Amino acid sequence: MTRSAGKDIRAQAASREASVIATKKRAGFAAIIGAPNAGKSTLVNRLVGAKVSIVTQKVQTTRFPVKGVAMDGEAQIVLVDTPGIFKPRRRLDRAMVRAAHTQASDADVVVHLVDAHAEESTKPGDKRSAEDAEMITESLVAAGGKTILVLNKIDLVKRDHLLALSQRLYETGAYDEVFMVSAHNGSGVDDLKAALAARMPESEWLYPTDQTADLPVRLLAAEITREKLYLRVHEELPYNLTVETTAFDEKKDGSARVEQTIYVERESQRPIILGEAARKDLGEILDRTIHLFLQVKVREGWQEERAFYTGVGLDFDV
Ligand SMILES: Nc1nc2c(ncn2[C@@H]2O[C@H](COP(=O)(O)OP(=O)(O)OP(=O)(O)O)[C@@H](O)[C@H]2O)c(=O)[nH]1
Ligand SMILES: [Mg+2]
Repeated sequence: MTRSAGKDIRAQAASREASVIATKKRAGFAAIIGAPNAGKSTLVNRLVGAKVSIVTQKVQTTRFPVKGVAMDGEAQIVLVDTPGIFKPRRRLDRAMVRAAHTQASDADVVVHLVDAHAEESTKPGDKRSAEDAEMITESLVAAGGKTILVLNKIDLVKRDHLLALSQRLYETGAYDEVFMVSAHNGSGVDDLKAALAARMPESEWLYPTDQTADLPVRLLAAEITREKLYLRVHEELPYNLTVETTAFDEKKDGSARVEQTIYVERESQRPIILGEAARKDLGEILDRTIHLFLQVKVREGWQEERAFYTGVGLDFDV
């Protein structure tokens, strides 16, 4: 054997070994945290390629962690959508923020999603969002700088602003990698997905490959109705309602009969919700014909009932 042939064989074996390593299965959890309205749920849906979490233009849409499963080659990324992190006041707010922190500490990878548009805006809501993002960055510095920073909504901001923002945030020492995406149009999302895949630990896959969501169907159905209501009712009303699926009966023809109760805090809120409920348009996500029966009840103080929290996996004692 000549020297060069030996070298060739060694090189071939090395490359075979590399490809074996490259095709080893990986799986893990990537928690997406950020200020309310940063686009976390939109990003999770985009990475998964299906709607697993509800999205609205209002803050505090996501109330409890929602998982979505994405595949990238041999890597399975379980994305954990979390409620926005802000300065909580009510018990429900505190439980939501607590859940976001818990998911971040349990995950293999943490992504801090920042609304790059809010960072340059002077609108009160956007300023609050920028302040919340800053508070999160500070807490991440203390955590040791292993977080991925993702600037979102780049479809709305100029490049100069983006570069300055990413530099300013990177210099805090909170992050070890920066991505710029539009969860809305998908720009930059594939690069982020590949980076998440590369950070997944070697592991058997955690979910069957055809599964994208893991919310029980009753809870998913309640979330869809809550989304529709959030999109249409205003001011404090969205934060004062909750939806419960009381029956979900599969029919022989593949359709389902779904009964839900929408709870509001006060009698004065009932007529508004009743009007919206009449529009009934569930079904699109559940991908089947839905016969929906809604009722609206007043349940003063539902936010102080333990059962509501345990039902969606939130801590009551916060
Ligand atoms: N233009 C633009 N809008 C976006 C983008 N990503 C999200 N949005 C919008 O931002 C709003 C908030 O999106 P969500 O995904 O609900 O945000 P979130 O971070 O999950 O919000 P919470 O659950 O309330 O914490 C929605 O109106 C989205 O359509 C983006 O990349 N570009
Ligand atoms: Mg959300």
